Amino acid sequence: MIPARGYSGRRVGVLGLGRTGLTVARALKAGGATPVCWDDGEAAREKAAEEGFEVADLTRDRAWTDPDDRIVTLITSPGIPHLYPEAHPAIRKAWEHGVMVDNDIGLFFRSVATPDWEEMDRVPRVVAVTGSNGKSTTTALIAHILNAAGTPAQMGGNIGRGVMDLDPPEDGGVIVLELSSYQTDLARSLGPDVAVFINLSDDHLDRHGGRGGYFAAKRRLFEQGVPERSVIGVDEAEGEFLANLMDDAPGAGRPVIRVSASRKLGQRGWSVFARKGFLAEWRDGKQMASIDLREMPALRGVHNHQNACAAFAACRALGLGPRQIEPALASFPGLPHRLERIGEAGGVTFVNDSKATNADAAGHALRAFDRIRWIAGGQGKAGGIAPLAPEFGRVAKAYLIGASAEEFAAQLGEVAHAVCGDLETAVAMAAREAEPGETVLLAPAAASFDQFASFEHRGERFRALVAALVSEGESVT
Ligand code: UMA
Repeated sequence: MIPARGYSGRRVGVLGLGRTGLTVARALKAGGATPVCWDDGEAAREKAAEEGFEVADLTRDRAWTDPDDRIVTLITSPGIPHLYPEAHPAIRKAWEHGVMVDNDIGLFFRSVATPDWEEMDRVPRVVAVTGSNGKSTTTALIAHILNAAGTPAQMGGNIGRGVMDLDPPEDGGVIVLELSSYQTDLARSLGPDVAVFINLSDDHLDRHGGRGGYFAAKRRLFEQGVPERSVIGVDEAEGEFLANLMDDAPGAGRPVIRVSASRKLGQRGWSVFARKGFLAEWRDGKQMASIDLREMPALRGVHNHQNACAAFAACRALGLGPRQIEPALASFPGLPHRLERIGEAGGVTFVNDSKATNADAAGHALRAFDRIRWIAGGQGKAGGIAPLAPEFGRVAKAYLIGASAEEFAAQLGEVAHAVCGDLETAVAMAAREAEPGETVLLAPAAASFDQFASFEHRGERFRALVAALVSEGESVT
């Protein structure tokens, strides 16, 4: 754990007591502060109280008005809206009482560097990764490459481990953070050494008042953080704009490494791009490296080539050589719930891409296979699966689940589909109807929360259903 710095002897509000809030409360306590905790859920409050934390209703004025016991800062969790669609009442109270609102990422950047760092031979560094899709894979890939090259690396943030739960970094160590727009939007301090922006597509628009607000949240990592080096995907206009903005940012002479998975870069500056399955690095008009990604098992599909380029660039920015990076790309095991091959029966492959919670991510999954039995649906996002129409030719049949099933059915039109309701029915029907050579793909293009606790929970359930099918030896032809 990283003890929170700057609050010793002070009272600090903690809003939300999930993975983020509890790790924040522990870190505050370790730093000598008194966390004052609140969560709208009773079970979460009880858990915090059992751990010995003070619980107070931060949505009421009286929690904020004691002049001798003033709460000086409110640290809020990423899933709690601070602006759109509506600010949480406890955040409103903090504003009313003139109390600074921050999150665990701001607290992390104010706490991670300690006087011990002066004694170290190589000061620890922080890499922060943001983007709409591929953040977790890129984060895990960077950490994997660094560890394989002998640089101690840990990862945290949106990938699942609260940042304050990380271990204080050792001499020469690197912390790789996956940061969501919820996290970059609110953090009062942002200071990564290397910042990575992979791509941008519509997601979480309700939380940011539209795409402009969503992009504004992400670009804070660069404008506020002023990283020494920026790795920026330029396949969308927002990335081009951001790279242009950062070109003459203070710091290193050439602060931006441009990344693309759709076109050749390399005429000027420093760039890493993928074409026809090959990654290429160019610097000042000269090719510095070329890596064949085609046979790398966990880096299948153009979107993974984009992740590989971003991770390669981040590791180059940290000083690793192409020869150190190439074998680590090949040995990357991949992440659960991302295009994860989980079983095969009767010539049918089962693939778990439960992490595909929006249409853009599901599109990447659809493009990775040819004849697909597609399990989709859940808590749909604006526009549903309409943007995926160009990929519908790959779908032998769709099996629709969750709240968005009827909407997705209407958008599929002539494409064969069945409204199955739940995952159990969908898996059984898809497995029964699939033919050898086909892929049963869970790529929901929707959030999981209507039927599951999380996308991980949905993926685990799919895995269990497939395991039961495969072990029963059920005929899938
Ligand atoms: N809560 C309230 N009031 C509300 C909303 C929530 O009290 O109005 C409480 C809930 O009762 C619960 C707690 O807040 O007890 C949950 O807080 P949270 O939703 O912020 O979740 P955490 O468990 O803290 O997990 C968060 C991230 N969750 C979200 O951003 C929604 C996790 O990302 C992250 O891994 C974790 O911090 C550690 O950093 C998950 C996620 O879904 C994977 N991220 C989104 C995404 O990837 O699309 C952004």
